[in-house]
Amino acid sequence: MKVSDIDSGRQRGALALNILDTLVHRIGKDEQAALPHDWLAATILTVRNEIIERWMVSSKAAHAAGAKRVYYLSLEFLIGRLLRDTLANLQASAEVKAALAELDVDLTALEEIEPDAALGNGGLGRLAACFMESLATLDLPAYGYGIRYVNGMFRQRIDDGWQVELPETWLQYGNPWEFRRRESAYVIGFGGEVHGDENGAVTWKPAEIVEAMAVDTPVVGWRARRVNTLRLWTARSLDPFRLDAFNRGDFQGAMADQLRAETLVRVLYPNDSTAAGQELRLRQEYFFSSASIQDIVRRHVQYFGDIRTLPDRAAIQLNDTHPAVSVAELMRLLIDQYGLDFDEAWELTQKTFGYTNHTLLPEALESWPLPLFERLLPRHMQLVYAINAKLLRAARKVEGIDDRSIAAISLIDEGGERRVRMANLAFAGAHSVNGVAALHTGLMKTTVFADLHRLYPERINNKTNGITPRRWLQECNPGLTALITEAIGDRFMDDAEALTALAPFAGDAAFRERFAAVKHANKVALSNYLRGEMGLRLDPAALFDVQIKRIHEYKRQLLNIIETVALYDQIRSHPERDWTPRVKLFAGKAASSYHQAKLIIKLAGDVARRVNADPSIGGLLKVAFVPNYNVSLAERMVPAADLSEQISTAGMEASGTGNMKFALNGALTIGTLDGANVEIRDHVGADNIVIFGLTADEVAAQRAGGYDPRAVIENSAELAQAVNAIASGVFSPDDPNRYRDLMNGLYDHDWFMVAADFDAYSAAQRAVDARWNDRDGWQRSAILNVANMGWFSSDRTIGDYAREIWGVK
Ligand code: 4GP
Repeated sequence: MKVSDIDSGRQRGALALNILDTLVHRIGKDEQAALPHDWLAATILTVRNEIIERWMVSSKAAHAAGAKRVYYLSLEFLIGRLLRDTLANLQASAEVKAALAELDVDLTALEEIEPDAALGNGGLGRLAACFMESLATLDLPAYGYGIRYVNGMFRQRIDDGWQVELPETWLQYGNPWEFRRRESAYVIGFGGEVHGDENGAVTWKPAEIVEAMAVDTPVVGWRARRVNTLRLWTARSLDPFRLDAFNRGDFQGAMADQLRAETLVRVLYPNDSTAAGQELRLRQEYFFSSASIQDIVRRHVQYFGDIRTLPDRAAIQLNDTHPAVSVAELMRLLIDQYGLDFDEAWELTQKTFGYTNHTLLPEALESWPLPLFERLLPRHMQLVYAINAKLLRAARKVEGIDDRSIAAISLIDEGGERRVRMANLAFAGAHSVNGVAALHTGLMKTTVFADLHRLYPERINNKTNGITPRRWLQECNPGLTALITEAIGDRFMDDAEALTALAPFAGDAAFRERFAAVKHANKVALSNYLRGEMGLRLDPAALFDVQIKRIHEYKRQLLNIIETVALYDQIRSHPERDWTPRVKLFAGKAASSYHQAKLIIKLAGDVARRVNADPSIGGLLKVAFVPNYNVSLAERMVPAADLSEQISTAGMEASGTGNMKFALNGALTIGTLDGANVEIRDHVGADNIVIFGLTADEVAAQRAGGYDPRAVIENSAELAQAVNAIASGVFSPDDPNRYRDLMNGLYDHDWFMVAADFDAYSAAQRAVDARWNDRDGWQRSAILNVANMGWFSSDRTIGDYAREIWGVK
């Protein structure tokens, strides 16, 4: 039966008939029976056909040219939904919309039910997704390598104000984007023993093996210039079902190996507060590193024959330390499989790898208990010792490197329980080590990597982060995109820095009105959405003040909440003043074992409940915590924000990328001189951003010089009142002591300098109020933000990596 036979005589174009054909023959449903997810799958599969051919062209061209490839290894790819993005990059949105309309299906509705691929946690994972898109846009042959988690980042539900974590079941309806490559499979070993023979050849006999199988997703660049591959590994047992055990009646034992294999790819970030969780995490890291390195080496040898030319044809970027064990894995393959000697293998390894550091937080610098590492990866442990010996011998020869420096450079942390330091391994094994914003890169040189930097002063370099303007302007903010295009044409779509042509329009009153109207429309849309989702009623005319990001003490949601409480007090005490109506929106997830962060979520909810129900403030202040922050929610909230909260303790946020998304969409930033905020200020101009608080140097000095938060709090009436109100249970009458310890912590140590920055922050917020009342001035600044944010495109960032780290054109 042909689809045209099913067609009931209506006018339908070729694309509509294609989609219908896919629905019938691939999904097995007809128009009457199809549910929305069936239409979604049929649409994706149809669009995918278009992509596959370009995909093949892209990879054939790369082979033919013998091009050097970029390999981006990352435990996280926070890609979100793909349909809207892919259609936009194919320039096919209108066509597909029209075709679906002929079938009485609404494209936007389909886009909205696509599950969010939350294979990441936060900034590092979203950066990897932006980079994949920019690599394809810049026509660079690249693969992303990661894990195909069955349940990605957890889904957050808020029950009575508390975060509850639920599994994210994004694969519930299958995943029509992906291709399972059963033939691309590698054996991954764990544990066991290592034997050396008299010729020095080493064999590792793992005690346990699993198989990694590739699952590929095509990544389409802007205007479909190129299609690259995101290759995610899934795990299976080599012997998934043991019939002998089953026949003995041991039904569970019969499938135990398969279960163990599946556990590897079950979740992102297993809770590592238990030893089993820690071990699982290291297993995941090795699993995906080994599969990726084996795949890269296999491809290289297949196309180019000689393993010694690997660095000429492959640039492998380690996204943070999670894939750092790749350094030892490549060494193992080069030595044990290809018979290279240690020194040659080491040289090739260093030339092939680059390493990006994303945080200086000590708890995020991975290290593994030595006994665990040795038990799981005995051959790699030997290689780590050998690398360490070479490293430390080299260090001893450098003037000024004393025992303390040696201890800091060593791949093994000897202070207390011995541990393998993954950041040092990555640093030692790479020719390039980069930070993600200028300030952060500078701090890398003077803090965590000071000694390694002394040893290798050329290695550390900066690559300030970026975001893809396709997703974070064109797709999430079509209203603004249309307005910009009308004003300056569409060149900015191919070169984001062409947005500077918008700057003169900041002085055009009529344009400012239209710009304000777009923002207003976005705020109305968000308000409607939040009313539907959580029954929240917002006034779109109010200032939308937004802080959305992971919940972490250094990001200081607490500073924002305490200031909200102080503002609430002020409004009640001085109702006669001309207050700016504000909506304070929070969203973000707390790591499952991070109790303090979970308490902060609860506090935001408690404050919201109290403030929103108080008629005496006349609706001047509204507060909400929006559940389940993810990429799709960000795409709704970013275009609707007036004010972007980027208020981390200076020196602690490596870069931030949310800060870039907001500014590109015309929000003003209130922020500290931290991470990329510094560079945003340099680009948009100090008059168009609100900077407050201690600098990174001042934070360090205060911490070193006996900072006394108690004195600070007692000196600030506004702060003391707010802190005491929270501590005494004003916002938690059901449990008056709920926040006592949280607030006492501020008096006692306040590591994140909430008290130290409070008065400056509060004053900055009142300055924001004043700016808001100058409508023209506000719009002017907002337009100048948009006009000057083009530099923060991830195309620029990837161009810098390509030239300065990877050596690819
Ligand atoms: C994040 C940093 O916290 C953030 O400042 C930066 O913008 C982002 O990486 C991308 O470079 N780090 C992580 C992490 O997400 O897990 O360490």
